Amino acid sequence: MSDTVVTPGTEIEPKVERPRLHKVILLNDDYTPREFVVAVLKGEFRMTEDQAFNVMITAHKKGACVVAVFTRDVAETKATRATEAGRAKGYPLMFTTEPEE
Ligand code: TYC
Repeated sequence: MSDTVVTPGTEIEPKVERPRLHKVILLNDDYTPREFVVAVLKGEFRMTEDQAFNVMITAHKKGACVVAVFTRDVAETKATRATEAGRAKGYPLMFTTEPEE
C-alpha cells in the first residue's frame, strides 16, 4: 500500500496511519474469586489495587469491562496470559480482545 496521497495541484501529503488499537475486555463469571481477578489485573496489566478493584467490580456488575487498549499483538498476548492464569487455578476467568472502532 502506498504511503503517500497525491492530490493534483497540491503538495504531496504524507499519509502515515497509526496501527488500529485493540481493547482487552474482562468478562464476568460466577466462580473466579474477586481477589484473584484483582491480582491478575495488577500482575498482567500493571494496575494499582484501586484501578484493578474498579475494573473487577465493573465487570462483576455489568458483565464485562474494558481493561485497556494496546496494539493487536500486545492485546492478544496479555488477554491469553491473563486467561491462562485463571485456567491454571481451575477458574473460568476470561479475557477477550476486539478492535477499537
Ligand atoms: N463474579 C465473581 C464472583 O462473584 C467475581 C468476578 C468479577 C469474576 C469479575 C470475574 O471478570 C470477573 N466471585
